[in-house]
Formats: sequence, C-alpha cells, structure tokens
Amino acid sequence: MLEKVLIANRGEIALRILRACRELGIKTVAVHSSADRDLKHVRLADESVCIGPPASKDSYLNVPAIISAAELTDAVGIHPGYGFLSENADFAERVEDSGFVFIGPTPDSIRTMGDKVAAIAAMHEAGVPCVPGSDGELGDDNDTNLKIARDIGYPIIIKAAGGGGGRGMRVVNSEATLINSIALTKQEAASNFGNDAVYMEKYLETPRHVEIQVLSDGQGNAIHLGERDCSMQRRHQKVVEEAPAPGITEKMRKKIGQRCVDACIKMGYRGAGTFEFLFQDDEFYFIEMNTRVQVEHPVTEMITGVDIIKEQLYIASGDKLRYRQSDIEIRGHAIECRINAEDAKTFVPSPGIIERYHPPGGPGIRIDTHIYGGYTVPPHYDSMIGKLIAYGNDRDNAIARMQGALSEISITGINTNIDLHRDILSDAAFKAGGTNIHYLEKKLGL
Ligand code: MV4
Repeated sequence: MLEKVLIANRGEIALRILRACRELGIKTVAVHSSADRDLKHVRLADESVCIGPPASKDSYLNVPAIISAAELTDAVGIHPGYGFLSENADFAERVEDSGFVFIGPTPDSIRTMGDKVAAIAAMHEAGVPCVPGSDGELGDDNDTNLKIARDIGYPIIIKAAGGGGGRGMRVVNSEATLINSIALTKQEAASNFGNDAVYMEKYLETPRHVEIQVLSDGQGNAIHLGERDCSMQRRHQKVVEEAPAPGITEKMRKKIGQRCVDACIKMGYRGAGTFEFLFQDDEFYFIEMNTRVQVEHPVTEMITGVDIIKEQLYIASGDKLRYRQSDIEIRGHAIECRINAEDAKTFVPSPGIIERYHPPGGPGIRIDTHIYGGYTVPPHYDSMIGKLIAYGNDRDNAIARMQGALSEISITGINTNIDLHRDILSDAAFKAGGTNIHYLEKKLGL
C-alpha cells in the first residue's frame, strides 16, 4: 500500500480521503490555501503545507506548488479528489513524471474522456450505446451538416468536443438556425476550450440523468457498482442524488453495467470512473465519462458496501481488484442531499461564519462534511459545505429517514439550501420517483 498520500483538495472530500487513508494506515499530507488553515482535515492530517493564497488558481490549481509539497513531505501518491485538477491530464502526467503515483486513471484515459468526440468514439468501439448523432466532429460543409441533422431529425443539439458538464451546448429546433448555431457554438468553443471541434446529437427532450459507477484495475479486471439517478438538478448543479435509480430493473442494470465493464477492460481503464447516460423511454444513451471520484459516490457506497475511495487507493497501489462482479449486491436505497451555503431564493453563495451546527443522527444517516460550529465558510470556493446521506431498506424508508434528518439538522449563521431539500423530499413527484432533468427547474419556476 502507498505509505503517504498528499490530498490535493479541500472541504468534505479532503476529509473523506483522509478518513480512507487512516483506515488503511496511510499517512496523510494536507495541502491548503491561506484561507483554509482551519479546515478540519488540515488539523487531522499527519502533515500540512500551505500552497498559496486563497484564489484556486494560486493554490488548489497551482501544479508546481502541489508537486513541491509532495517532494517536501516525501508523499508517495497524490489524490486529486473531484473538481480542481482531478480531470487534468497534464497534471496527472506531471505527477507521474515527478515520480509520484496519481490516484486516478492514466493521463491517456483522462485526455481521451476530456475530448467528448474521442470519448464517444471509444464507447462506440466498445459497444456502449450512444445518442444518435454525427459520426465524430462536424466538418465545415454546410450541405453535409444539414443532411446529418435531417437524418438524425430535429431537435438536435450541438456540443463542443472540449465541453462537458453542460458547457458549450446549443439546442437547434429546425433547419433554419442550424448553420448559424454550428458557427456560434464553434466560436464559443474556440474561446472557452481552445478547441473549436463540435459534434451533433439528437436532442432528447425529457431524459433522466442516470450514471454507472465502475472500478477497474487496469490489469484486465473491472466491475460496476450499479447506477445513480442524478436528475434532480438546477443549472447543471446536482441537488439530490439517489441509488438505485427508480424503475431500473435488475436486468437493465446488468446489461448496461456489463457494457461499461467491457469498455473499461477494452480501454485498459484504471481507477474509479462514471459513465454518464441519458435515460429516456427505457433506453440508455452514453453522453460523457467522468474519470474522477464524484461528489455523489456515497449513495453507491451505501447500497453496495464498497468503500470507493479505499478501492481507489488499492488500485493506485497496484493491487488487483478486490471484488468480482458476483460479490456486488445492491441492497436497500440511498439518497444524498447536497448542502450548499447559498441564498434560498437567489442561489447566490452565502459564505460566512457558522454559528452553530447540529448534525442529525439515527439509523442509516451519514453526513460527509468538514463544517463545525465556529467554522468560517470562505468565499473563494464552491458553496457545497456537506452532504447528508440517508440509507433505508427501500426508497420509502430512505425518504422517511432523510425527512427525519432534515427536520433535525440545524446550521445557523449562514444561509443554506436545507429548506429546498425539505421541499423536494416532500414533493409528490419526487416521492413517486423517476422525475426528469427539467423537473426541479420547472418546480422552481425557472
Ligand atoms: C444532452 C441533453 C439532451 N440531449 N444531450 C448537459 C450536461 C452534459 N453532461 C450533457 N447535457 C445534456 N446533454 C442530448 N443529446 C440534455 C442535457 C442536459 C442535462 C443532462 C444531464 C443533467 C442535466 C442536464 C440539464 C440540461 C441539459
């Protein structure tokens, strides 16, 4: 096992990684900005290094400072968490070239999945079902592009190869605006991603966002841990996630899961990963692959009993996968509410001092958070301050436990979205299950 791991992240995920390392007897190095000296994991880590001023670009995105901290502390591995440098292939390469273990996929895999055109081509090759669309990047012949769109059928969506996560997309409803929309999307892509490649897909109007969690050792062994439903979102920010996804049968899970596993083996994928799909009319359509651990990984942990961060550490240390597919059983149901420090009406971040924090408890309740009474939420980073996770024997039980936890939890001094979660958990459509990606924005009147 790796002897010492540098945690190149902050907040709840840094604490989550620290706890996994502690269980495995791995020493930890926290790196933090000057605004983050009081983070819980910084106090708990064996060592800590301040890597720069508050702005992310000067600290959590400062590659030389992070590599130097690893050298200074004799760390063996670097865990990037999510966000920041977690899906930066150049960073992964720098980490490996400096003699450290990158706790994640190979730079090659990260690079391929970062290019959405290349990612879709790889999935096609591996037999993962994709959205009907252009076969690769669009060329500059208008007649050809008009024909591609006509064959797919309107509405279509133009997406930037360098985009993802909702950036660089444009829906086109009819032929009249196609050529102009392609040109506009290309221009934006060039300036935002430094890559003007765009592609076209059938626009699915009422899909759910269902994603498959995988673990793969890069030595020919891979498993899937079932799916998560992340459809409850606002402006591409997930708000509530759950596993398993309502209405997905064991047969559907097995089929799509195996496609993802086959793709991992074919690509020589190493590490944890997530295949994102749109799910509509009982069909899965691949859209993107995430090559990092995700915020919502706990719901999968709760229903499988697999500690995803620990498995990332085992894989990074060179171990073969410790589970076979037949070891994985989906049991019960889990729901996660992302707690954000934000204004309830405007969703504008609401940093400041947390006066009091009363965590909820009881059977099946898990809280992944770094906050404590007296902690100051800094204004420089993402507004998510924690995740409340409820596990139950079935979905109704998980909902009941989450509602209980939401009635107990109290965070004072800052504004949070806890009331929004109380609203969602008592919403009739949410209770029925299977709402699509547009549901929350419509409910909020956006
Ligand atoms: C789509 C789509 C409909 N049809 N692709 C948005 C984020 C990025 N991951 C892909 N996205 C979408 N791609 C086709 N062909 C609708 C979305 C989409 C969406 C997807 C998942 C979760 C939330 C979303 C919100 C708006 C649009």
